[in-house]
Amino acid sequence: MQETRRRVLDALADGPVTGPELAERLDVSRAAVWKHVEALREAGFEVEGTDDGYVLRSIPEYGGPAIEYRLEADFDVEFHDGLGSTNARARELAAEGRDDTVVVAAEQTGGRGRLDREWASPRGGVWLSVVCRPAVPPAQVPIYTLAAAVAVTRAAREAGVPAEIKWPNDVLVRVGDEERKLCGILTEMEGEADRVSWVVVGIGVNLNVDESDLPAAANATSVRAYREHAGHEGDTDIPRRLFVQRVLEEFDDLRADPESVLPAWREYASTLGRRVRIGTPGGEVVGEAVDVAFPGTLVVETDEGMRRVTAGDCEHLRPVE
Ligand code: BT5
Repeated sequence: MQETRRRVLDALADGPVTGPELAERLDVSRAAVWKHVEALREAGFEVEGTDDGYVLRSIPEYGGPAIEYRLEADFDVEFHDGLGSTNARARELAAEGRDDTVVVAAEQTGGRGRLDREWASPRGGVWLSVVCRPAVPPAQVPIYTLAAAVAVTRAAREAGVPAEIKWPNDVLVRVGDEERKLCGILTEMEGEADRVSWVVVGIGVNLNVDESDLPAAANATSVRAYREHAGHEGDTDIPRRLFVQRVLEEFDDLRADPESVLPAWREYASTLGRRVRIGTPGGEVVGEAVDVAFPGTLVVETDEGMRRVTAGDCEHLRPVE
């Protein structure tokens, strides 16, 4: 079903195509073609029947098929208008054995951060979770969090926002002498000692969101709010479909080439070269963040020597220069 829908969309993208041509190309009946076209119309695609065949006039701004349309990455998309948490739904799909599937919600009512913290997820933002089943040991899973941060940073920069990464999982932007959070990432997994069964990478981006809809204490901002401050002319909203596609395409490329993740992460890092305080389960680590090592370990020079930190909450101490 998913595969056929994708092929119908590909055929429509190539220009006018008649019902019989589509049926032949997809090796399905003409009635099946008609059903797919009707389903796309119901999903908001404007498909016109002309003398030359079906012509695609417009694509909906958001939705599962809209994200799959011309997506250059091999993911199925499950879209929800409203959902508790995309990570919770993605975990269910992962437990059912799904792979390379993305759960997207227009709005979340029970979005979660790390340690079960609340994650505000109003309409206008990008809330998604990727389910994948890489053949790697659990210890390597942090590289997927870093890859997601790089992917979001690239998409945000393409949208004109000079985003940076704070170790391990925040994408920030500098506003005056403050760093404000644009995106958080929550990676969950299940597996045995030598191999993961599944990984869920949850990505939340404040895209077309008002700052007043974000928690006041969180020092958060959005792509739209930044573009407004920066004086962008015209529409400051970024089409959600295109933004999600860019994040998924970058993430797909990075996971296919894990060696490329750390150099890109270092290039975008705001944490390296800064004094940091990291709250870890084993106590506080304070010092200068000097490097990041595979699969996402922060190397901190402290008064007692080098420390390698694999997880924790990081605070930047030195003011932004
Ligand atoms: C994170 O946690 O940054 C991970 C957030 C992951 C959210 C995505 S959305 C799609 C998927 N589905 C989910 O249910 N979750 C994932 P952490 O580092 O623990 O940061 C949480 C803290 O950020 C909260 O305690 C607030 O202070 C702050 N916060 C809450 N909502 C925010 C928002 N929209 N923007 C910026 N900061 C926020």
